[in-house]
Amino acid sequence: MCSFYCSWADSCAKLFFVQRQKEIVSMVFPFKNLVLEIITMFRANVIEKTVRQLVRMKIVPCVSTHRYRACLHRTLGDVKWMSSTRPAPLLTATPARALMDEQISIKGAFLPPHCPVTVCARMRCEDGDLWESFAHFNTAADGTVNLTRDHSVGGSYTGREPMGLFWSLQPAPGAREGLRLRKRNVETPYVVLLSLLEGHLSPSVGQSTELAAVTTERWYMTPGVQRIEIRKNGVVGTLFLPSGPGPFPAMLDLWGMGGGLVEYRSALFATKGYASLSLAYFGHKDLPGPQNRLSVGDSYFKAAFQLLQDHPTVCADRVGIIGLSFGVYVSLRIATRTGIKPSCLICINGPVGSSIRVPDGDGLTGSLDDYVSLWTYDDQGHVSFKVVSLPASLSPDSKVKVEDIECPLLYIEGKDDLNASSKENADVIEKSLKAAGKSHLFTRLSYPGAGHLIEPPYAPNARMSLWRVKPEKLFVQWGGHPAPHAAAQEDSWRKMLAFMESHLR
Ligand SMILES: *[C@@H]1O[C@H](CO)[C@@H](O)[C@H](O)[C@H]1NC(C)=O
Ligand SMILES: CC(=O)N[C@H]1CO[C@H](CO)[C@@H](O)[C@@H]1O
Repeated sequence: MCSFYCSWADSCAKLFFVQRQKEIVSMVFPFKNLVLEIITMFRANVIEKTVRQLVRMKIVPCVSTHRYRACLHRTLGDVKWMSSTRPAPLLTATPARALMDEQISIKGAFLPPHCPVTVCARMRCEDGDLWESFAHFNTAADGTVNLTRDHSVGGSYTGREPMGLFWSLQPAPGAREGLRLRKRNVETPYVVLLSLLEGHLSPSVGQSTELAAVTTERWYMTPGVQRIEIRKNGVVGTLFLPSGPGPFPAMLDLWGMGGGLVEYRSALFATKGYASLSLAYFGHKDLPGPQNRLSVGDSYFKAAFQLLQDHPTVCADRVGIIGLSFGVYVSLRIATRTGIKPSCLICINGPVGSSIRVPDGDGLTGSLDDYVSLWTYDDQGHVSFKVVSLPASLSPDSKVKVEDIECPLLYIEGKDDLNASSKENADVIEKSLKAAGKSHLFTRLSYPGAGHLIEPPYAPNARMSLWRVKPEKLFVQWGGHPAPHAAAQEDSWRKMLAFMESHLR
């Protein structure tokens, strides 16, 4: 019985030991060795506090403290990688508090040269599920490991991938099926616990000796960004404003038929100096009509765009629209059917028409289930909407007149998109604009190996996820392979921001 508690109490002890040590060493570097001695004397007292902290983060189970204290003395004695001549191993992650699209530099030091180590990342999402990733390295001759410099030789990813531990996060073994990592409350960060383990191992299998650990916070917004809930003129959304007086260029931010209100991309745009309105149009309790029906149409989208344009801190003539999936179709409709003139359009993996009728005014239309006959399934019963979104399947009167577009349009296409026929739809846009003599307005980015859900960088891809539980449990295929999908997110994000910079500033 003792061995279970020992193993994690041991980890906690070392974790705390190393974190404290890091803090103090950085303050009084010249007296490093002396400080290390003192910390050793105090470590028993501080373990209790650390364990309580970890229990709060739900990383370790909660037990009474006397049990681990009892076996602690035995285990602390034989930490072989902490020799008395070399400072204890140290793991750092800088910056400790970063934006989601910022690279974090992760380094291990004071390790023996040419030794196998594992660096592991763990975090809880808002629903309480545990996500983890790990990578195997061999330490350099100077006893360091540097994730920006070194190749992973095994684990959740391989090769030199500075942010690999973040984009390769997966639900821990035994987790619920079909999870997709999405941040709901953008006012709190993801807290990721990074740890350095001895040897090349898979952290969830068997025992591991934790040599050092550190936590890092990953945010979608900086402290100056304002988050404002909008329920006005029927519009349901969340507006993010950059810090400062403005006026700001702005984006209207539309997601797909997954519905609800998705805020994290807008929050991130605001950190780059854009006012951004995340708009709900389907599957939200504050919208009229039942949640499985599209109950708003062109007049709603027009009202939302104008609300953004009329905001006192927004430059009315510098407003763009971004859409993913069905949001692409909505963006194209706004630009061609409502009299609105956006300054630019960013379309990620979506169609030029729809099999669901969108009302010209407002009013109830079909639900997704009316089109079940067009869904296709793979051998495992996962739904694909590829056929539904083929240009030939789209109802002819739903298709937008692409040739009427008057602003620059960036189309981002994942070549392994299993949800929508993005290639075919991008072809239609490209051809129509060319025929209208407007090729100069069109830019296309195609990413082999990338799936449907091209999101801000370093977020892990869900190749498949649970879509709904009623009336029957259904999983949707999105496509995308981890490394090329991550590369696509990183590259397209950079180019998207550059596109916005040149057409909205
Ligand atoms: C880690 O590697 C990167 C890329 O080679 C380098 O720029 C950085 O200075 C290294 N950090 C340390 C502490 O060696
Ligand atoms: C083009 C498109 O949006 N296709 C489908 C992608 O998957 C969702 C499920 O979340 C469907 O509702 C879309 O129709």
